Amino acid sequence: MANKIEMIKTAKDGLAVREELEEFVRRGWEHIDREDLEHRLKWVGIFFRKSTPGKFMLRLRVPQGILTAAQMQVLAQILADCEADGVGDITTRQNIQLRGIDFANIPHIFQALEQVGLTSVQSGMDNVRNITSSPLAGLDPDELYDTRSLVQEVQDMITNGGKGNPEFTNLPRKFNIAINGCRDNSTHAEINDLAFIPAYEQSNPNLTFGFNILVGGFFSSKRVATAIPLDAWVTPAQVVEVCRAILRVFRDHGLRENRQQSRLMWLIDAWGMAKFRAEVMAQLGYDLPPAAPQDEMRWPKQDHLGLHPQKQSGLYYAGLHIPVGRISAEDMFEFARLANQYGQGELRLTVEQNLIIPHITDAKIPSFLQESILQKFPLQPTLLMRGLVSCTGNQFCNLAIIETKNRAVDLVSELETLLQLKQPIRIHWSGCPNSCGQPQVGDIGFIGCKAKKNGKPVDGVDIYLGGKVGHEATLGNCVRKGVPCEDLKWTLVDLMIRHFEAIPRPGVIFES
Ligand code: SRM
Ligand code: SF4
Repeated sequence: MANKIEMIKTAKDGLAVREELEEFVRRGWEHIDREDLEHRLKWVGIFFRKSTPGKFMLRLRVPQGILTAAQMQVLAQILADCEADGVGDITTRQNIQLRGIDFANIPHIFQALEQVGLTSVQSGMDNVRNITSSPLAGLDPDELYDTRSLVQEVQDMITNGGKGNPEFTNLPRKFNIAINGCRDNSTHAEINDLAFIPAYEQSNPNLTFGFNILVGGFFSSKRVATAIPLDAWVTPAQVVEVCRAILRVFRDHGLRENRQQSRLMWLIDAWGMAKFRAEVMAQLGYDLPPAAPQDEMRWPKQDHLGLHPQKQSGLYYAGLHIPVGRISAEDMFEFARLANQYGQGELRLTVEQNLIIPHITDAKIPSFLQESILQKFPLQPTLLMRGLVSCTGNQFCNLAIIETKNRAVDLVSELETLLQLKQPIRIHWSGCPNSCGQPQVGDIGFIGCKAKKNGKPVDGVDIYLGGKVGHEATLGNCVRKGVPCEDLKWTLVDLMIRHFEAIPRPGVIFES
């Protein structure tokens, strides 16, 4: 029997609400059909939030996390119009979400987005999510391939240039794509349903650049899986059609009965890789050569914070640390100003929820470094803050079990008063097992749960250790379950001393 979401999609395609928005506004959000309100609006990026009824969240698409200053200003103004309710977030897919949106403003907001070439279409539910890619594309002196136009072409194919594309609006489940042109696996390729990773073709003596393909990576509350090789190699020119072919196979054959078993990996499991590969080739209409024997993502993962030279002589990029990705309208106006004043009107986002301002000339660096916003969003944050990532948590998320973002920042601040570190420790928080904060990629990861303390239910976490990113990335494993959040500080002090060479700060004495 079809599950509830399949029935909703069959009754009316999610994208159909695009044509009904004016009518919905006229009626008022309280009178929108429940299925449209809570589900189908996500096809155009509008998320009903149970914690703030009437104040909606808008999830954009920012392919590869690259924005112009003009686009950032439009987003800032949308948030400013939300007044006290306006809250912005940089997401774990190099994307932006805006909160506090009045439904009545949606038509005006969509017009403003269109004018600067932005869209929120197909950013939620059973669609292809924001495409992640190297945030330093075109800047990185060591990059292998500048992926910018490729990423845009893939997004345009999937969304019909941002207008919406019914061909891919009824997938069995969400679908994540990453395209890496760098050496440091800056996108966490291994946790995507489809990832292109740089690799030179084996048989060609001239070493033609292309990509090996990984498929089936995903996190869910019931299962997590690392992407596995399709054993295929593609040239950059083939990437768009390969994406299209794999999406068609997933759309037409993906399992739809149980939503906990619908991601691409479940189809690969059901068919076996040989059949899946053959179906993709049949859909493509030609065979792809086998994968190149090794990929080129062999560097440790960079976090892109600080000031670094670009491949263009005399130009630098500045990576600003944005604690847990949370930003205000005022911050966003400032980012746009900085990008215009010091750079070339461009900004970039990372999967660590941070921000990059590229193209700063060396002559402008001294005055850039005096900017007061760098106190709030530093180039060199403290070692624990540096690797902190957090999902939305119960402040806004409909599925959350615990609060995350504020808790994450407070805990790190406390730990820094107690411990001295030799190296950054990457801590990733998720407010529930859906794992949006990618807890399995952290050195330490938390997944929110209900725990017990003195016989009473309290907020708690399951603790993960051992996530490795970059070259030969591996997922962390659960080492402790149901630790009450109020006990977390001392649990972490112990973990960091035992596993991460942390030592007590001078004068700090721990009772044993
Ligand atoms: Fe996520 C659902 C937020 C990245 C796995 N995710 C949700 C919802 C939409 C639930 C809801 O309706 O409240 C959350 C919206 C909360 C809100 O108000 O912000 C939500 N997910 C997020 C974001 C904003 C977390 C963040 O703070 O950065 C990320 C938005 C990315 C984007 O820009 O599109 C986000 N979500 C992820 C990731 C990480 C990634 O993509 O690398 C994952 C795990 C990777 C994956 O999907 O394989 C992830 N989110 C989920 C799942 C579990 C999917 C599954 O197959 O079971 C759900 C629940 C679902 O889809 O049923 C979910
Ligand atoms: Fe919400 Fe859970 Fe995702 Fe966090 S991990 S944003 S709490 S669904």
